[in-house]
Parts: sequence; structure tokens; C-alpha cells
Amino acid sequence: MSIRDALRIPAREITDEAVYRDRRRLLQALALGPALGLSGCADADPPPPPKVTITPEQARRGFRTDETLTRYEDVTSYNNFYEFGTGKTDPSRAPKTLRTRPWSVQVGGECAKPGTLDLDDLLKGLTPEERVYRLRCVEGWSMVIPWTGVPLADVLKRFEPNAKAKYVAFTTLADPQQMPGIAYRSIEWPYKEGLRIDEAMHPLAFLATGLYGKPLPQQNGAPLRLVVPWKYGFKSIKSIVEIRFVERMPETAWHELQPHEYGFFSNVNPAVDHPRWSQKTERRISGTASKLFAERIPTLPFNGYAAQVASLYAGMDLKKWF
Ligand SMILES: Nc1nc2c(c(=O)[nH]1)N[C@H]1C(S)=C(S)[C@@H](COP(=O)(O)O)O[C@H]1N2
Ligand SMILES: [Mo]
Repeated sequence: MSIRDALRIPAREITDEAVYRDRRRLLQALALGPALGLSGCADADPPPPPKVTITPEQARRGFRTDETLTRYEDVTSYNNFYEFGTGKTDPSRAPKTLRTRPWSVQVGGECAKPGTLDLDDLLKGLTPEERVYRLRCVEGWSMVIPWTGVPLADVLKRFEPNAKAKYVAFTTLADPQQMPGIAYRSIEWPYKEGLRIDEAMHPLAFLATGLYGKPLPQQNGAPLRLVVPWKYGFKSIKSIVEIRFVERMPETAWHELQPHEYGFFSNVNPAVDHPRWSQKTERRISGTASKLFAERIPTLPFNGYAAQVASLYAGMDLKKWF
């Protein structure tokens, strides 16, 4: 059986623990590369974040780009959302089974004011903003997308994270009734992601509720998804139902599956290749009807947001903490 077939075994067919363990071993074998000391992993402690501040003006320069927008049709039909299938067109073709209202988000962990909030309450009092951000997938394609949403920091601050809140962990809904892809163990559901607290509080980190001025389509992570433009696309977790402030680096979906290939930080970095392919260039999904991909362009450190975010990683070995 090929790895791909193994990954597509529906969960209901995995009846005993041994089969499940075998599959884990298979995935681990896949992930085993040369022992390079790549340790962007959940059980090692990275250096503490530097104490840096950027001015609001510096931050604002990252909020927009004049680059050609990716067409709405392409943003909404070329997707990664494994809860709705592993093919790029699976999510947009899937029946609209996700119930996006009412939608609640549970916020807890190391904070003074935990709570379960209805999405509309979570966003109450915040003014929606438009941000034009690049999104670069680890697979080597990228888009330029006009998002609507609110700064993540403005939402997080309301829960008053305490001094032990060193990281923020995010979780996607995992309901097999609403998400057909959950029947396949392509990922250890639910999908999980995480940020260091200073990354989460950075002015560029954004919670999107829409794109192109319309509510987020199901395939793009309705009704609420993260957008972290300086990191590979998989950090931008979709359809969020839980946010937790935690002391230890949280486990994340892709790291859990292939720790050797996907580190916790996952900053876009042309100098650190994915073990199976180069990250030096990308193909922009640029938006002509006749051609999905434009010519290759160089990938920029931090996806072009170095002026805004490089200081967060001052003194860190980004090959080690990839
Ligand atoms: N819950 C969840 N979030 C997810 C994914 C996923 O499979 N499930 N895929 C990620 C990946 S790999 C990318 S590149 C982006 C794609 O976002 P888009 O489809 O809106 O362009 O979503 C990310 N967020
Ligand atoms: Mo991705």
C-alpha cells in the first residue's frame, strides 16, 4: 500500500490500536531524515523572545501591498482544508455542510477572564479592517488576498492573559457530520496550530472573517480563521472553535504528523528548505483566467514582512528553530 493510500484509510476502518500504531510508525519512518538536530519541536525549549517593540507606523506598512490580487475565483477554489478533502478543489466542491451560525469560540487557559463566547460577542466593539496580505503555502504557491477581519491582539487582550501565557494554541472544529474529510485520518483531528504570545500579539497577526468584502466562504475557513502572513500557510488555521493561553509550546497538526518537516515556527524562509523540496522560489496564483500560475518569483524572508517581524527572532538560529 502506498503512503497516500495509507493516509486515506477511513477512520472507521481502523478498528484496533495496533493498526493505528503501525500507521504512526509508518509516518514516523517517513519523517525520519538524517539526524540534523532539527529541533523546532514541541518538547524542546526555544530561547525566550527578545523584548522588542515596533512602532504602529512600521506595522501599518505591512497591512497592504500593491501587488496584483489573486482573483476571487482562484482564492476560493484552490484551497487547503483537509477537513473537506486533501485535493485543492475538494474544499470548494464540497457541499456547504458547515454550520457557521451560531458559532462559539472557547477561550481559556492562562488568563484572568476565560469564557465561551458567541462569535458575534467575540467581535463586538471591534471595527472590521481590510488587510491585503500575501499567503504562501509550504508547497510553493502563493496568493495575494484582501481579507476583512480584526487584529488578533485586540481579541486576545480582552481575556487578560497572565504571565504564564507564553504561547497561544488554536483548534479547529472537528465534526464528522459537518466535515467529510474528518472520516480520513490524514491529520490527527482536530487541526491544531500555535503561536508564541508575542507573535500572536504582533499587529500583523489577524483574525479574518471575510475576503473580498464578503463573508469567508466555507472553503476558506468560515466563519473565523487566523491569517499570519509571515508564516507558511498552514499556520493560518481555519474555522477556529478554541483558543488557549498555555505555558508550554503547544503541539501543532503538521508537526505532529511529520516533525522533521514542519517546525513550530514555520516562518517563511528561502534559506531553509523543506527536507523534500526547495523553498527558494514560489509561483504566484496571479489571476489571469487562462493561466493559474504565474512565473516563479523569489521567496522573500518572512514572506516579505521582515521589516515588521524579523526583530521577533533576533538572536535565534532559524535553521534550528524552523
Ligand atoms: N483547519 C485547517 N486549517 C488550515 C488547513 C487545513 O487543512 N485545515 N490548511 C492550511 C494550509 S496548508 C494553507 S496553505 C491555508 C490555505 O488557506 P486558503 O485555502 O484560504 O488559501 O490554510 C491552512 N489552514
Ligand atoms: Mo499550505
